[in-house]
Amino acid sequence: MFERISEGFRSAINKIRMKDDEKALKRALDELKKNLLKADVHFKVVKDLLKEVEIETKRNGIGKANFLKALEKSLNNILTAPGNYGFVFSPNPPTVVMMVGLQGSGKTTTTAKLANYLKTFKKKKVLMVAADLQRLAAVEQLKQLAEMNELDICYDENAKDAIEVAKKCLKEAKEKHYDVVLIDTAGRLAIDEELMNELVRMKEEIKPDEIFYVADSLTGKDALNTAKAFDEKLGITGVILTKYDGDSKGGVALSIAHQVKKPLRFIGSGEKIADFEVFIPDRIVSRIMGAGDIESLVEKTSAVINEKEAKKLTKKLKKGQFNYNDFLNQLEQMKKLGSMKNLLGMIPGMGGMLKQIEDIDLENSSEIKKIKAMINSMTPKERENPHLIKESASRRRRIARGAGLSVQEVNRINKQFQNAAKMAKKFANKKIPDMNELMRMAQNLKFLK
Ligand SMILES: Nc1nc2c(ncn2[C@@H]2O[C@H](COP(=O)(O)OP(=O)(O)O)[C@@H](O)[C@H]2O)c(=O)[nH]1
Ligand SMILES: [Mg+2]
Repeated sequence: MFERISEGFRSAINKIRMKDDEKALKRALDELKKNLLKADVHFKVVKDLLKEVEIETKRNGIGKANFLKALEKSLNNILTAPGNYGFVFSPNPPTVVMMVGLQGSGKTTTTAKLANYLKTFKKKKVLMVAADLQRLAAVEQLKQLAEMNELDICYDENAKDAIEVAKKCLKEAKEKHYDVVLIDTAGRLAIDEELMNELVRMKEEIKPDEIFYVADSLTGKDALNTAKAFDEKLGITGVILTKYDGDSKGGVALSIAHQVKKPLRFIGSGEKIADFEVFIPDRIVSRIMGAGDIESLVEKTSAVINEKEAKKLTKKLKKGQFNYNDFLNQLEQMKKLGSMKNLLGMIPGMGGMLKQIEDIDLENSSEIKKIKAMINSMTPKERENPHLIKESASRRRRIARGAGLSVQEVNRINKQFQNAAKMAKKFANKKIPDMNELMRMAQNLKFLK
C-alpha cells in the first residue's frame, strides 16, 4: 500500500553508512526530498520532515542508525494530529458517526466498509443509516451493500428530510441497543451553502461523537483543501482516504494530519468490502520503514480465524482429508482479510519484495472461478470426498458438462487438489517435505493465478 513511499525511504537510507559525514547526510536528505515530492507529499510536509531529520541526526551523530531513528520519529510526528486514532467507542453507546464529503468520494461504500470492519474485527452491532436523500439511487445502493454483506440498515424511502431520517434511526438504534450508528449523508459536486447548512443542522440535532470526512485520494491536493473547508464549516474529527489503490504516488496520506490538522483514521484500498485499513501512525511508520506491522496482522487474522474451526481443520489436514467444502470455507475466510498483498506488507521483511508480487484476486481469479463452477456441479458427497471424482471418469464428465469446463480441466483441478491435500498433510504433520518435492508441488498448484 505504501510501496512507492517505502522505496523512497529505502533509497535515501542507502545513501548513508554506519558512520558518515555531513556530505553524505545531505545526499540522503536530497534523495528523500526528491522521492517524497515525486510521491506527491505536500511540500510543506517534506520541508518540515527534512528539517527535523537533519537536526535530529546531527545531534545524535551522523550514521545510518541515527538517521533511521530520526526518520522514524519525524515521520511519526508528521502523521500525528490531535484527536482519536482507529475507531474509538463512546462510553455511552451508541457511538454515532456522520460520514460526510463530496459526491463520489466514497461515503456510501466506506460506510459499509466501516460497518463491516466493526462487525467482523470488533464484534460490534452496527446500524447504517441511509440519510442521503439527494440522489435517488443512494438509499438503494446502501441497501444493496447491507444485503450483500449481512449488515444492518435503517432507512425511510418516503422521507423528505435527511435529518428526520437520522433522528428516527438513532432512536431505533438506542431501542435496539446498537453499539455504533453510521450515518451516510448526501454529497455535492463542490462545497455549497445548502449542503453545509443541512450537515450543520444534522450535527446540531444528532450530536454525533465523530464526523469523518471522506476524501478521494485521486483528487490529490484538492482532497486536503476540501477537508480543510469542511472542517472550518462543520468541524470534522477525522479523515478517511478512499481509492488509495488507484493512487500510485500515495503521498496524500502523509500530508493530511500535518496539513488539515486532523488525524487520518482509515484508508480505503479497493472496491471490495474488506479493502479497508486502520491508519495508526506508529504501525504505518513501521510498515513504511519495511519493519512490517505485526499488530495489524494479528488483529486481522485472529478475528477471522476461529480457533475451534482451525483445530478441526488441522485434524482433517493431518489425515489428508482436505476437501472441496474446506476449500470454499477457507476462501470465504481469506476474503474477509482483504488484499493479500496488503497482508503480506504487514510481515516484517516483506515490504521490499512486494513490487514483484502481484495481488491475488480471490473473487475474480479465473482459476478460482473455474474451481467454484466445478464445485457447484458436484454432489454434496463428492464435495466431501474428492477421491470419488478421481476414481470415476463418468463423474468427471458429468461435472465438466455442468460446470462448462473441459474434462481435461476437471482432471487437472482435481489432481491439483489431491496434491494440495497431500502437501497440507505433510505440513500439518510437521514433516517438511524436501525442497525438490515442494517446488514440484508448488508448480502444480495453479490455484491462485
Ligand atoms: N477503487 C476504489 N474504488 C472505490 C473506493 N471507495 C469507493 N470507491 C468507488 O467510488 C465510487 C463512488 O463511491 P460512493 O460510495 O458511491 O461515493 P459517495 O457518492 O461519496 O457515496 C464507487 O464506484 C465506489 O465503488 C476505494 O477505496 N477504491
Ligand atoms: Mg453515497
